[in-house]
Formats: sequence, C-alpha cells, structure tokens
Amino acid sequence: MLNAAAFGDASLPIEIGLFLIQHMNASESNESILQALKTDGAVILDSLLPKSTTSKIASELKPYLDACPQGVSDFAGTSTKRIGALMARSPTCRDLALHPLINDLCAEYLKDFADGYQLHFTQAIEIAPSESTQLLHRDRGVWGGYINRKIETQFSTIWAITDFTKENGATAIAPGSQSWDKDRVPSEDEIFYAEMKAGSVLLYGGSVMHGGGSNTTESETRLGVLLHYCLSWLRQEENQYLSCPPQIAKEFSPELRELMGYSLVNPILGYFSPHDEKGVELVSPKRLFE
Ligand SMILES: O=C(O)CCC(=O)C(=O)O
Ligand SMILES: [Fe+2]
Repeated sequence: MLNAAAFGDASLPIEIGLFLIQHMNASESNESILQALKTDGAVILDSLLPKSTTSKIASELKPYLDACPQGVSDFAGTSTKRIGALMARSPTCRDLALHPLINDLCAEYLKDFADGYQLHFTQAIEIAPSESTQLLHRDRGVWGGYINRKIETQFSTIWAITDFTKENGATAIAPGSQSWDKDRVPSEDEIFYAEMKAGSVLLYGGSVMHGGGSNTTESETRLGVLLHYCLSWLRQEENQYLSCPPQIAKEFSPELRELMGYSLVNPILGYFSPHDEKGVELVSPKRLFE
C-alpha cells in the first residue's frame, strides 16, 4: 500500500493509500518485507537467484514438462502444464524449499497460528501462448471455508524461472483483497501483475485473490516454481509422502525431511507405528531414517 502522502496530500488518512505489489530487495529488513506482505497480501523480492540456478531448475524440470499434457479444465488451464513432486524430481528445487531467507520470513509470518509450518505444495506451472487468465481465487480454499479467516493458513512462493511479464502470464493479483468480504470481485483496476525478472520470487498469503495470467505472446512460455508452506496442523495439498516416499527422502537432509512433514508436531501429530515390527509403537517418522 502506498501512503497517500506519497501523492502529495499528507492530509489524507493512510487507509486511502493504493494497494499494489511492491518490489523489494532481499537486503531490506525482514520486518519491512513482512509489512508489505501483510498490507498488500503479496510482495516481490527481486533477483534472488543467479541465472545458473534458474537454468539448472529449467533443465531438471524439462523432461517432466515435455511429457506432461496440457490441463483440461478452466481452472487448471488448457494451455498450461503443471507438474508436481518437485522435491523428488529436482535437486535444485530442494535448495529453494530450504532457502534461509524464505524460511525465516515464513516462520515469522505464520508464528501466531501454529507451532511450526510444513511444505504444502510443490508445483511447476508453465503457461503457454493462448492461455487465458485463471479464475482469481484464494489458495486457502483447498480447506473449504472452515478455517476462521483470522487464521493465516499459509505462506506461498512463486519463483520466476523465466521472466514474468503481463503478456506471458505473470500472476494476476488483487492486492489488499486478503481483507475483503469473501464474495467481493475485483474490478479491472484492482488487478496487478507480478511482473518480475527470472530469479525473483513472489511471496503471498493464503487469503489474497490471485491466479495465473493470460499469455498473449506468439511463442513465449512462462515457467514458475510454486513452493507453498502451511501451518503444521493442516493437511498438505500435495501428499508429500506419496510424491516423495521414504526411499527417496532418505537421501535428503534431516531439515528438508522435517519440512516435508517426516516429523512430529504438537507433540504427537503425525506419529506412525512400524507395521512390520512388534514392540515399537507411536514413533516419529524420523525413526525411518535412523
Ligand atoms: O501460476 C500462477 O501464476 C498461479 C497459479 C495459481 O494460483 C494456482 O494454480 O493456484
Ligand atoms: Fe493459486
């Protein structure tokens, strides 16, 4: 949100400011990044990854994207490809999931609502020419309308692997809509686009309205890596234990496994009993990797 004073009228109250998607550098304080995220519902951190990292991710994902059919619904898109299981499939996406700044911001953003957070959703989304704008939505909708809106459900990232432009499908967002009545529909001039260079990342919460943008270019595709984190007591949208089963996760760092949910919280949520042993009950998934 911009302070009305920025437009030369200091007498206007701050609430009259305009909401928008701010661009910030990773060198700004966590406090100011989170302030922008809370006020606008979304914020962009510019140029966090070098070209070598985005190229590596693109090549790790390419075989899966090449083989993936286009979506077949209005919501998933009909010129859009979506692939999951990014922890199993892309070693470089594992590093992104553990990115220290992102994890610090996520922990702070969600700290009032749970004892911890977990990886909720990993998806690469490639939007190709002729795709239209996705229905704007709130990602917290996956849990139905049951969670009180005072509770923030998640902290979400979209990493730009290619440049994101308004023309090639940059995510459309209605800044400020995280506090709107749930049925209010944004007007055209309330929608902004997360235009950003490859290597930048969009941060947004579970309550802000957004959707994939339309791609009106002749031949450009837009590739984003979506890594979402949710409260540790919520069911994950992507089943991490099937997308990335223990025989693969055993090669990962304990930190990544814990982030994926191979751990206990609160203090018994997520226990298991090894089905093929006798005398061992109600233990932490961590035991699988000892
Ligand atoms: O790809 C994007 O820019 C956003 C997609 C999205 O919001 C979704 O599929 O839930
Ligand atoms: Fe979404």
